[in-house]
Amino acid sequence: MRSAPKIIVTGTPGVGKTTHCELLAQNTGLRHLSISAVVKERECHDGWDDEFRSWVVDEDKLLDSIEEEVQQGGCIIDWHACDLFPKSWIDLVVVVRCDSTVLYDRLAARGYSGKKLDENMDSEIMEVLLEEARESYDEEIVVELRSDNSDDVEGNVERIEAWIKQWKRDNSGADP
Ligand code: DAT
Repeated sequence: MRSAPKIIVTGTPGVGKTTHCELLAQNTGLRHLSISAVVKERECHDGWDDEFRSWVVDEDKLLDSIEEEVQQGGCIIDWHACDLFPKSWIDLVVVVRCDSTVLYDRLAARGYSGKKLDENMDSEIMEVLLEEARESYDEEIVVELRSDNSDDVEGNVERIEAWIKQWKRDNSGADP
């Protein structure tokens, strides 16, 4: 029996996924599963892309590597893509969004520049992750949340905590 839900927090780099996941994990006891850490530590990649300064993810290896722990439930997947995860793996998709001026400053502060900065800015402005989430999952499990300031984070986390509590009430005694 699965006693806690499986959540993905997605969005363009810099929107605040990690910030949300860390606070949620702290408040709820759910596990924060940072895919960027998994890719690096478990070597689920085909090498380093110099231009984008990021790992080229081996999605099959990644999915094999995390399947068991995800299926146990009680985890919050933190990743800037969501369409690779099978529908059956996910109970709630949170798409974190951010004002583009705010995002630009965060990415620049992180050292992003050139093509990497431009492509991430375009991705946020064009709502690429929101579209990907809506195409990959049932509409009713996709939630878009704004993350421009720290009040937003607190409000969003409270909202997700309330959703988790409701999921637990609805699924007490449910099969995985
Ligand atoms: P991501 O995991 O989506 O790449 P992050 O959580 O690492 O993003 O946040 C990027 C930076 O922006 C980090 O310095 C924390 C800050 N930040 C994120 N969300 C914020 C918010 N709602 N208000 C203020 N700062 C925020």
